[in-house]
Amino acid sequence: MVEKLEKAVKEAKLADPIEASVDKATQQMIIRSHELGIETVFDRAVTMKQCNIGLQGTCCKNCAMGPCRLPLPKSGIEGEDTRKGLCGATANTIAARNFTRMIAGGAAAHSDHGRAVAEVFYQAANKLTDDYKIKDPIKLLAIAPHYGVDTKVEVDGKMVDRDIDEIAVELADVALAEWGKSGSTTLVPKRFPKVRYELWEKLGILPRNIDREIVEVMHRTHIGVDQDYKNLMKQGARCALADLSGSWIATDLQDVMFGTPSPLISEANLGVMKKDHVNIIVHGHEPILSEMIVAASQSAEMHELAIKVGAKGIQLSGICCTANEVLQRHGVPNAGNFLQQELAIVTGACDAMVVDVQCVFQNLANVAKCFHTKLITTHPIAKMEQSNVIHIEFDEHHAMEDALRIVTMAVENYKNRGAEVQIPPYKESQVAGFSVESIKYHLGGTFRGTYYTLNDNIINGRIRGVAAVVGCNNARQQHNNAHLTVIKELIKNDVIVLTTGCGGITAAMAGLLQPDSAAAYCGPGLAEICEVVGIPPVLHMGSCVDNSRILNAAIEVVNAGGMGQDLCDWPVAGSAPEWMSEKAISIGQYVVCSGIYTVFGGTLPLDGAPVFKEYLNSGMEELYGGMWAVEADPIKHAHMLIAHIDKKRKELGIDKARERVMMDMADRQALEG
Ligand code: SF4
Ligand code: MSK
Repeated sequence: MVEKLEKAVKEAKLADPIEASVDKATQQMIIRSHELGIETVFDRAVTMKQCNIGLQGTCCKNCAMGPCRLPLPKSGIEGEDTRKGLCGATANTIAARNFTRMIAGGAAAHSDHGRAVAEVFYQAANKLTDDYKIKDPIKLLAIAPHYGVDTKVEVDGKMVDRDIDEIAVELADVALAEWGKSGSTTLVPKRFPKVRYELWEKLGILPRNIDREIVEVMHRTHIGVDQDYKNLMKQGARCALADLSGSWIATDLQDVMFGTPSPLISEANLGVMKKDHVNIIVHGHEPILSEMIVAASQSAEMHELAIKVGAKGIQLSGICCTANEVLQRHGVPNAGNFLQQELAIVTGACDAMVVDVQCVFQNLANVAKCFHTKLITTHPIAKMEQSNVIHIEFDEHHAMEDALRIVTMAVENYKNRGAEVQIPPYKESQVAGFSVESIKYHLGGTFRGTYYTLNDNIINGRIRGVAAVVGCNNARQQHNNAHLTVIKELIKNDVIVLTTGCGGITAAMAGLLQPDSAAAYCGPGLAEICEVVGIPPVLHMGSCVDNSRILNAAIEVVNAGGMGQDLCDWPVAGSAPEWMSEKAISIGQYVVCSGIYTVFGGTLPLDGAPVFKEYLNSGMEELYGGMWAVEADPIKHAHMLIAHIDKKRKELGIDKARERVMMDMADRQALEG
């Protein structure tokens, strides 16, 4: 059987499961998809070759005189680079326009998510819906001053607490205005250290409002407008900060409405699905509907219905960042990350997959056709053309009603399952739900309420530095391999890792979000901290928009003292080892502009424009103190991050402390002797 399949794999040009993924559940389901004759992304990655010129970043199709393709000659460029498109656009202009458009795409996705959340918050604050309420008034009070909303009011010469509902209404107005206001700049950059804010102000990259910066990228990249790669990247910076503004608002208001995450126990991987339960999977990014689905699927009414149809209950799980949202706040397990979405249906046990926006494969519809799975789109901006897809348009005014309808549909579909259900027996437990507030509690102490203890441990060298390892999977790379290799190498070298997105799910699937993993994988300093504090060495901080939490934590470190005046001063670095989406580029750009060294895995579309590529490295560093770098080899990638961390330790004069901690066993024995 195995030989037969191997032969079929070679002849039919199907994906080799071992080459495709390091994850056992994924490998098993790829084999299963081949047995059933179902094609997945892993197979398409074998048969569809990438366009080399597109990969190099120098294909322009911004007008109908093109596409103009400017590959880099194999021998390289000697002398003047004379390559140009019909309009005369140089390789630098084309690569910069493409790159900036990717930033705009990512910023649009993140910030539109933020807008949707702000709109629901407005409805909740103004009591125009019964389904959404303010769940976390403490967070509301904490964020209000950042939006210029007073939490106290003067009554009879005394300052008294303002009514919470009144604060919420004012906050909703201010937040929504961020997308279209005029005459000022967005509020999020003001949360950064003063020197960083002033630098952005001096460079002219403070976003005027969120929508405007995205629109301006589209204008400037139209034929015949901005033809200076440095000027294009300046707008790319402003647009990326607009992305951060929208993302940060999303995180803030989601926390206020749905609760600020704190550590909880859950599980991850396809093995979380249960054969004898109704399996519902939520997938996408926005938690607005999925919050309601969590409540509906936990209701007594739906449980009884599930029992009535012969199931033992309802198992809700998630894929991609909708998964991370409901994981962080409710402990709903992750069924998988980006590349596993089709495989969740291949189990034959998925009674309904409910999708919202972003990272949803259209091929889900074709896979669902082979099973009983109901594939339900819910967002007016994200429908599918295939006829087997059901569209239930979600509306915040009847959110719970929509959620109950969807869960009922899933439960009633349980009886339609085929005989051949195969759920891979692989899952890992995880501790997730780390927010800026909960890290403060764990590492800073309740009373002190600062990040000083974390800083102290960085200064004394037990923790060498902090790395954010975030982002997607990419079918052009072995699924999960780069993420896990980079993370393991970092924690082995005492670098604590913060994660979001599919990277967080990857780490969970490999058991790296368990506190016990510290003893197995970490260097002695980090292992000691994790053991004392009781945290895993990799802290999962949420979804793609929650990269705002990571930057917020980095700001807290600076504010706590001893780490310089700005984000570029202390030992912190960013990484996206398996990136694929435009959102990753936008995130990378705002992280670099925040002064943080950032390494991407795989490739970046820059190789066809070496001058522009160099500008993203040294040019950006000169301006912002952070830079883009790319390294496909995950071990080298990790060591680039570590080298940067060590460079910053040296600049801060704390490298000596680190040397003391790096004593090996022989040194310690010598000391003890
Ligand atoms: Fe070609 Fe210029 Fe048109 Fe791009 S904008 S397709 S480089 S003519
Ligand atoms: S879901 S953007 S694949 S992280 Fe946020 Fe995962 Fe990347 Fe989508």
